[in-house]
Amino acid sequence: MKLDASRREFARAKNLFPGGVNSPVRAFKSVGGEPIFIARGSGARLYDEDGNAYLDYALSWGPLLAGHAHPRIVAAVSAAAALGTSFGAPTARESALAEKVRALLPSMRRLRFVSSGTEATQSALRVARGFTRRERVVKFEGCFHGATDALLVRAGSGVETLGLPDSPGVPAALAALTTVLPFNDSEAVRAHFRGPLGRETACAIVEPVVGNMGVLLPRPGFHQALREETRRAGALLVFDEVMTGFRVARGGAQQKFGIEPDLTCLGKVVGGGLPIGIYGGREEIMAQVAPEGPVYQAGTLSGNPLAMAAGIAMLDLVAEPGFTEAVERMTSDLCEQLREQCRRAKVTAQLNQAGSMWTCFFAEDEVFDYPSAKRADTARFGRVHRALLERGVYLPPSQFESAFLSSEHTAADIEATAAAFRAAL
Ligand code: HOZ
Repeated sequence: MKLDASRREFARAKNLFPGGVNSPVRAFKSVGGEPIFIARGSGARLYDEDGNAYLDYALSWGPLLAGHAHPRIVAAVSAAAALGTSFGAPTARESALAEKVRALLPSMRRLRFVSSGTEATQSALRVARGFTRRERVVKFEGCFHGATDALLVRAGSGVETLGLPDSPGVPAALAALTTVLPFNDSEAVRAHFRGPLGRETACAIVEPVVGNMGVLLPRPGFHQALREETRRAGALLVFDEVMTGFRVARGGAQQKFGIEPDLTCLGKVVGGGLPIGIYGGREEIMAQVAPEGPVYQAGTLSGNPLAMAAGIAMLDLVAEPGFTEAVERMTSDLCEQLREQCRRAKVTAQLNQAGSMWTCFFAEDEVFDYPSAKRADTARFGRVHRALLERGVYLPPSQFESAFLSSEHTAADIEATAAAFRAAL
């Protein structure tokens, strides 16, 4: 496999960017080898600078539910670009997209557009603290909510991939206001919210299905306990649905598990691949946000017309009957075929799936929290990752990230992937 152009580009990038990348997990550090430089994407496929093609299961870390360069999204963005790329002033498109979001996630009564998932979670925390007049926040071990200071504590994603338990640069005084609880542990939730710190806690933020430790599913009753205990303690429940939104179900994890959070954060899919984030929720909470209330949050590119146009096209696809279900079915087929290949090769693996999110952990036992995810054989994951790349299959370059599927992956793609997996194993 020829990778000369990627190697050349990586050498060039290392001179310009820390580690040669603009986001840490892209560096392929935990799977070995060097990052592949992408020239273009089309449907379910990525093409690198050397002209190699890959079936893509990273999908830009989740946004591309409709695959690369979907014609309806490309047409919407091109038409919007011709009319101007940013105004820093209100547009009708913002309301059009907000109405579509609210139709799918009715708990988001009022919302605000920002430019990334990180900005959404950071803003949601500020609003929760402003609304409750409390400072402590609860997060769960291994959950990652973007690179926001208060939440870079025992976080997953690149932080876990690179083995950095906490990040230098985050003030200790701020990190001290973050309580980290084990995911899927209702007893720990109860103990916290009924203990002395419960009444000081502004909110609990959670990935309702974790994507940033690989995919971890909530155990029955976990979200119900979290909902009950936060309410009882006067704290808010914030669902970070940046990954799960429109993937775990059309209406996100909140629809799937029947939980109404106080605030929700969205990103990724909702922008059809363009930079976007949203936070929103109950009216009286969102009424705290300036200029209606005193909690300040602002952004020049918030509600950017290109992101709005892409988001509208994307959510129109999501709203089509059968769209989400078809991607989920295809994901189940893929996971089943990969399980079968593991059985045949006598390799023990756990295939975790929620909607169109999935992860293959090379682990002996069920993977449902941070310690069980950490027991996975990351060295084997790295070897399989490299072997798959050589066979034209591109997985996220980390055990601790979700893989995804798009509407453009076909049954033939799934079979080709299973065959590549068999050879890789
Ligand atoms: N940490 C991001 C996904 N969980 C990856 C962002 C990126 O490298 O693009």
